[in-house]
Amino acid sequence: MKDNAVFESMERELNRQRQNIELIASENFVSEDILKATGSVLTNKYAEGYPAKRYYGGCQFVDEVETLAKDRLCTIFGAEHANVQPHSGAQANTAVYLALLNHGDKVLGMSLADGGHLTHGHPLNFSGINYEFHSYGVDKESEMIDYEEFKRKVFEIKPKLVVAGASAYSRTIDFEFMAQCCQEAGAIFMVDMAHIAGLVAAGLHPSPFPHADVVTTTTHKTLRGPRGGAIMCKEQYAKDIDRALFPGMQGGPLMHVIAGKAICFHEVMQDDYKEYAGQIIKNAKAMEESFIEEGFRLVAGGTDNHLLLVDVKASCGMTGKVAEKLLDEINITTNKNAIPFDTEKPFQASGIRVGTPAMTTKGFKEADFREVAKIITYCLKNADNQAVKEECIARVKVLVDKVTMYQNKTYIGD
Ligand code: DSN
Repeated sequence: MKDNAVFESMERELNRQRQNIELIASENFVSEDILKATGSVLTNKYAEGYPAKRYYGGCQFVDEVETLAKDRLCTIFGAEHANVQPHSGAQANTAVYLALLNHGDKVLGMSLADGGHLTHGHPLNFSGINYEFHSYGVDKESEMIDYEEFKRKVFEIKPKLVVAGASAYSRTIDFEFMAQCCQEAGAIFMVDMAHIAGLVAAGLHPSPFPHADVVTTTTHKTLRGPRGGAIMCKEQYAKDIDRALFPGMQGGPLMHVIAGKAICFHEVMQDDYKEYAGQIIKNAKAMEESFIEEGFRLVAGGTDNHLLLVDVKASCGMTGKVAEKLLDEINITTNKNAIPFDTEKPFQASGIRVGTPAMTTKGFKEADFREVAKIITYCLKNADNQAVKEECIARVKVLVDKVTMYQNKTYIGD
């Protein structure tokens, strides 16, 4: 007796993933091996604790899996210690704060309005509620991180912890400079590299190692693993961070997801991963060229990484919310996104964020992404034109019909 209601929704989601051009910058498509791991019997096992120090019997095989995941992650990034149990990036960040801060301590993070993340001190998030967060942002002209302002704030505010990293920032981040400021001011330096972890792994973005004291990441973005988080840190913080995660804030680890993480890290260590990561950036540059050719304004003038922020308000007089909906209707998935110094509320926003990691996994190259940018600009410039909409849907179909990934699979990866 199958639960058809759920299975039919899963089937529809698989079809959506096949038919749409997926441009959410934080999403990706995992390999069949990772699908298998996350749908495996490891979901049945309780393993509170850490390898060889569990609160349950029968953990010998999940211990092997978790140890492989930890060792591989340390090897990839040259980290001293890894914890692969965080259920998400937010959980990873929470554990770090719990380990290193006291309630009310001062922290400096990137403003959400300028590309930061909710867990970097938004007033409605646990981070902003429990700690005294201050923020740095981007320069009004260049729309790139204002490093002078950053340095000034590190010395003026004297935070206990500084958080670098972003969710919607298209330019290279100078971790070395930021670490140097923190070292001089006596602040702990944490990098949340969730968005760019895969680019760092491939040597295509300057690494936060060995500059940062602690580095958090998700595993499902450019790293192309299962949905989850991880923490890496200098040995001196290892015990406190492990204890903060478990028993501090999480219970049993998701061993099926940790198996998926171990497989992801194995894939990242292969030569073709570097090629993949390079293609992500080439594809983003190709989109950048096409958007600019079509007269669209890009925040910070373009991209160095896997994403672009398109100012749709300045480019075609509509909000990000309207643009996101119009693109949904032609089977292109994006998300509305605030741009620096936005005059719209976050739920309307003046921009959309587009990223290349997911469709690069599906095999798209520069010419495909140029065509995607042209379809987007054509659609948005002709918002009320039904014939244009139909033409765009047809052009999207031509692109996705070339994709073979997941074509013969079921929603459970068989
Ligand atoms: N929600 C993620 C993103 O889309 O960037 C960040 O956690």
